[in-house]
Amino acid sequence: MASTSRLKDKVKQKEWNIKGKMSLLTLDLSNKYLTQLPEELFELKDIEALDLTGNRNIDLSTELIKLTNLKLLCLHRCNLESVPAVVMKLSHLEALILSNNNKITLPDEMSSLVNLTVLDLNNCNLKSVPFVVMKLQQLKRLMLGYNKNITMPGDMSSLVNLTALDLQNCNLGTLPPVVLQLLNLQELHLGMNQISLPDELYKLENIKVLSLFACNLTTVPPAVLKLTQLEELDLSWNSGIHLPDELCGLMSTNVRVLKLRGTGMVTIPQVVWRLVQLELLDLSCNPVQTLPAEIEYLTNLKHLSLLYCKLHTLPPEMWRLTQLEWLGLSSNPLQTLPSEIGQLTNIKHLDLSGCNLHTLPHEMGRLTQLEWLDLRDNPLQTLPAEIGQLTNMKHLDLTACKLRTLPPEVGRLTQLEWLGLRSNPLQTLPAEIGQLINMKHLDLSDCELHTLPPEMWRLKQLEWLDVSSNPLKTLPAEIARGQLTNIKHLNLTECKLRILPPEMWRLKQLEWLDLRSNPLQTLPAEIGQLSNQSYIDLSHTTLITSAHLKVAVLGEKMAGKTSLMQTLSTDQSTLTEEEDRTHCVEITQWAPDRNITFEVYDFGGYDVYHLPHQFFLTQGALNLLTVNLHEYRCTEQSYTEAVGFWLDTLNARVPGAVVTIVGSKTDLCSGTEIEEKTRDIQERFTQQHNTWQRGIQQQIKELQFERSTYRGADPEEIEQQLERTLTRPLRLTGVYCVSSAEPTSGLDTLKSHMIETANDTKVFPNLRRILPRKWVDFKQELHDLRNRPTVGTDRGYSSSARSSLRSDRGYSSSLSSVGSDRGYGSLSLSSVGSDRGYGSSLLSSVGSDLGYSSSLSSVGSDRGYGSSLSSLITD
Ligand SMILES: Nc1nc2c(ncn2[C@@H]2O[C@H](COP(=O)(O)OP(=O)(O)OP(=O)(O)O)[C@@H](O)[C@H]2O)c(=O)[nH]1
Ligand SMILES: [Mg+2]
Repeated sequence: MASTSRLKDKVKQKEWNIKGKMSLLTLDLSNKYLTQLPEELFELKDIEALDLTGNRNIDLSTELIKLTNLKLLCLHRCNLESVPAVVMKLSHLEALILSNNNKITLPDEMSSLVNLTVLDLNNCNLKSVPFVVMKLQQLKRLMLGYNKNITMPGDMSSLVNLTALDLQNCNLGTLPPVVLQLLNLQELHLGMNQISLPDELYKLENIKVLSLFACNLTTVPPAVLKLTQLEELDLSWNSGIHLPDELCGLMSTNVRVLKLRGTGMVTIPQVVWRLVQLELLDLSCNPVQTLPAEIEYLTNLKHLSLLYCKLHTLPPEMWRLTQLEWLGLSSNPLQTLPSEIGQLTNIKHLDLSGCNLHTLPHEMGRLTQLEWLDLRDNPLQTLPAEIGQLTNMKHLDLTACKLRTLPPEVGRLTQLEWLGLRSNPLQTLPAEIGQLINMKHLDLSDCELHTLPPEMWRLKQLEWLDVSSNPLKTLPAEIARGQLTNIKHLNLTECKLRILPPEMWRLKQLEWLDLRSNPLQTLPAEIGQLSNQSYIDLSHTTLITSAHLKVAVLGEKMAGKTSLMQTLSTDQSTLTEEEDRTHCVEITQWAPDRNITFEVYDFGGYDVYHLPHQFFLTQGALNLLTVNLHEYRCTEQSYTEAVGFWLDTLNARVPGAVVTIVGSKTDLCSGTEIEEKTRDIQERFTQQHNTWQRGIQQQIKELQFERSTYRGADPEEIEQQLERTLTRPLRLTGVYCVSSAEPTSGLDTLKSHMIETANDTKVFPNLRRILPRKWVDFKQELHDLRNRPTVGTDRGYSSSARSSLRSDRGYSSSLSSVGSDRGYGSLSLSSVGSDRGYGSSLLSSVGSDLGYSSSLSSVGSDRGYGSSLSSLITD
């Protein structure tokens, strides 16, 4: 249940720009390396939007239909090849975002989405519009942008409700004739096409929004001037475009929005100043040096964008545009602002970043409606006290402003939610900062702060705090003793911290903690209480994180296991010789990237090794079941030998085992063969899975029936055990086909899958562990033992260990497993201990004290470095 509430905390109102702006109760699970949906999700019945962006190859459970309020599903960049079956059952769905899935096909069953009004197929590598789209009669908005050379159908008359069509960047030379049939169109997006528009465009008389940015236009196409309903026209990035006088003819009655960004204009054509209805004018990125007095005619202007122009001064008439709510002047070499800016009393959003301002006029204090002020990159050394009058301010960016102090009046900005002070030579902060009780995001990085005011810890809404690169030697205990308990993201990189206050671990909401490059000596024992934290970086501290994952490579003899792992780890085809068989198990390490090390257990496939294998199958491992696709026959017997047997073993030994099936030797198979065989494996797996479930249910029933007469073990306990097995089924994360022979294939995909699975905190929640340096050194010392020839030969391993584990590299392997919780348990640990004078009493006392029989690091992590243990090691 704890995890449900955590997921619940992530549910937020979010603005989706789909049918115009829409605010939906959204759960954002984007980029979480999910392979499956978390179970807790299905309890969040209220959510209206689910964002799964970037979870590649995610498998959507049918339980998704429980979310009956779901209106929007975003599957952007999920590497989908088809629309997941459950999506077709979400008949209440109104918006489906499938953009950036460039292998996707749309099945006919999608026609069941009878309420779908928005379909986003941008950048899906579509060569034509999928047939089923024409059946989605409720569609209002269809996005087909970034599908280069897409051919449009001859007839789209079934889409009677279509009001918006996006064909941006489709490499269109002319407007597809079918578009002219869509008489209800109100929005047409044709940007980034070198398109010539036909005169018939005027037939689309309902067009309100027309986007023609970056279309290489030299003038406004005459047809556009006839669109009498036009409200919004985007002509940005058409360098040197001519604006004819006619622009203010028919159009001027309705046109509210004109975008002329990056059109190379040195002077703005007079016709623009005659468009007196304009509410939004975007002139950014034009090399204009001055603006004429005529700007004052645009009395309806609410939004004026002049970012990245070359304005040294602004005409006094501009300050008469008192309707302005949004003014962007970023990156103009203004140097000063006149006091008249104080007349813009309706302004809410003001961007003055990078304007080379040395001072701000006191009259700024009159802009009391201001909610968003960006002053980044200005050589301001002080702020006027009047800043305290801007009491509606929510977002204030003062990054890189050369500020040495902040006026105490800042404390009056009690609505402030976002404050950026990065890269200012601030040595202290005023105590008044503690009054900003609505603050959520505070960036104090790269200042010169030696201490933080204790009042700061009253910011109880604070979720994101960056104090990195400040010479802070300590953090006050108030950090957690106060009310700063909502913090989710805390960056303490490069802060000269030697210790952390133990109270820090009361920050129960913490999800992201960066402690890089601090001379930390220890971590408080309370570390274990940081239950929510999913990212912690301790690099360049004297502590390190350990992310080791056991990868067990299983499968029949000659399946290609050893060749696969060698090829993966060396990045080039490395096949074994025919006589080069693996004996029992070989253990090696492979670090595919700097964040993770796989401890690879490569099993010998010969039948005689099957029994000892069982000792090595443990929880918390990724099992790669390798199947020789060349030899595989689509028969029950072949399945049982190559797959079924191994899964049965795993299922019995390790409930909830995580398995990836790897079909090997695809170089020896045809494409259809690969397809048929993998399908066969998947189908038989489903049958096997169902048989397990039925079998266990049957056993539970029998047990209940026989309970009264049952002798021997406690039937209730057995029943609970069976139920546990039932609720923790084996997890198949996918079937991947590879060839290790030159030229290799499928290996990159498999590697990415392994890394993604390893990083999936739902699958391997305990992967990342924080180990004090001493632990790591100890492990290393044990590890080094394997290079000593005497170990294991005439001292050490008990005979049982020797007989069951003997292999070419068996002894060393058992050592490397010590301390990393991947291995044999107390047997090898205590024998190593006694060899090296750690004293078996010490190590066995560790085990028995804490009730563990397995390895050291599991003791450490599970117990939060129980002090008795670390003192034992230290001593
Ligand atoms: N053509 C081809 N041959 C392969 C491929 N992978 C492995 N082989 C060959 O198949 C044979 C068995 O490969 P191994 O990698 O040793 O198989 P294994 O699963 O480790 O076998 P055991 O250690 O006996 O369990 C060797 O002769 C390899 O050269 C492949 O992708 N393509
Ligand atoms: Mg082998």
